[in-house]
Amino acid sequence: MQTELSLFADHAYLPDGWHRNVLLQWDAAGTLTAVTPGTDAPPAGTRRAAGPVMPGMPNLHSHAFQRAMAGLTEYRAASGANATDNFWSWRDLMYRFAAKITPEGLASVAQWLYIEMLKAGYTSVCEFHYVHHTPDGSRYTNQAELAQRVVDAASASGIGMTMLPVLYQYSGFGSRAPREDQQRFINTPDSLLDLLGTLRAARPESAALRYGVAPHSLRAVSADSLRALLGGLDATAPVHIHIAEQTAEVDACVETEGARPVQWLLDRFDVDSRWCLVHATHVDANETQALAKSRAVAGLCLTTEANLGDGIFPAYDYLDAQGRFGVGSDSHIGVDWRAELRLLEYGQRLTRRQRNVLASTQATHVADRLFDAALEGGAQATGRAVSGLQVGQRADWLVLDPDHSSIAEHAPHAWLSGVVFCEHGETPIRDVYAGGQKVVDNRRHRDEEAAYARYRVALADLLK
Ligand code: NGQ
Ligand code: ZN
Repeated sequence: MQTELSLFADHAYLPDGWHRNVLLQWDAAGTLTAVTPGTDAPPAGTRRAAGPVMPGMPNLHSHAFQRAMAGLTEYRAASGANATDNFWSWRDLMYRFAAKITPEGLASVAQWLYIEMLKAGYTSVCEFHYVHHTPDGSRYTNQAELAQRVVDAASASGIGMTMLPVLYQYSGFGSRAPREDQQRFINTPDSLLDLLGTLRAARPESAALRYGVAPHSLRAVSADSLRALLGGLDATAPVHIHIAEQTAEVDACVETEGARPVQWLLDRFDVDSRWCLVHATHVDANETQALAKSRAVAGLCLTTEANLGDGIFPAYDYLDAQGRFGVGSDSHIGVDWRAELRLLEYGQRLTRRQRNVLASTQATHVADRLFDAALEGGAQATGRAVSGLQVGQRADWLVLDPDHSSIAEHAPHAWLSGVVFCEHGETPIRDVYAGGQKVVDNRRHRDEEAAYARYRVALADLLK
């Protein structure tokens, strides 16, 4: 049956660029066992990819339930002559929505979302999961009920997952008591580790599933609770945290803690390659250099950051300092890594009035440089072996439609540019493999009709 675990590609994007006649082979566990360019005669019976093959992208930041509110907060909610909506007024609306999530609803929303991710070419997701309890804050009979629903949605869809149960303890700097509308999120380090233990026992780690933790933000934990949380984990487990997304939180951190958030964290904790600092939008020049040096990943979520009015991350300086990053769809206002990479570059073009800002002398094509970096940084943030078409990595890849107008007639060196920058018609991503399984075939996920029907039922229920 070996031929079922192999695929021949006329062109495949390997770590050092496009290669011809590549034979991909993997094992029953979904791990690549051989990647052989220049295979002139593939074994008889080997299937052929329908177009160029490239790695799937990890999505390093997701709050699955927020998918169901996409498009529903784009109106002015603040009243009065000088009224302005902002991140914090959006958050109030989001909390009202979070209060209505049920286990069944979350399962349906998450499964549809993960199908959308796969269709868009995301083959892994880091789920920053913080709705843990019933609406009044009491525990479900199974304390890991909601997290387990999300893990199950991922495995049903085929996407690889890093599940990051969130520690949310306080409502603001200085260990302020949680708000009424945060009760569903609240844990202590011990209760969160206990929840993680329950979840891990029910759904053990595998090649498709890894666990880590997410202290929500410096607003939501203290130095002591963060230390207690990290002390209860194995030393390699991924740690993700929201940081410095809004200037108001930077100001509050300076006021109560005497330092800016990124600096505060770097000064007190061993921030290294297991860490992902989500957003990190507001970093000064020193923090930009120090974050780059730490080898942590900056988790950039460009479409959400634009949607919420966060600000612009200093991407040019950070990449120039060899900083690592990956991309995430976060609130899911869009689910498309191509849009995240495009907006990363466009933010720099618009503020600098230049072009091809994030290219370098070694990597002259912006899309190639950003794709390679987001793949590597995203894989690092997942803590899973998902960094592209190499032996030992997960068999996750995308097959491009060779007739799509973004790449047709173009030479291979221009393909990634077309995929990232062209916005014409349907996606150029035709097929998607995750863990060696073809989960998307000709732009259709194997379960999409049924999952979409369930999503609509859940959404109708949430909007009642
Ligand atoms: C979240 N989302 O946890 O869903 C946050 C908003 C907060 C983003 N930061 C809540 N995009 O930061 O307090
Ligand atoms: Zn977030």
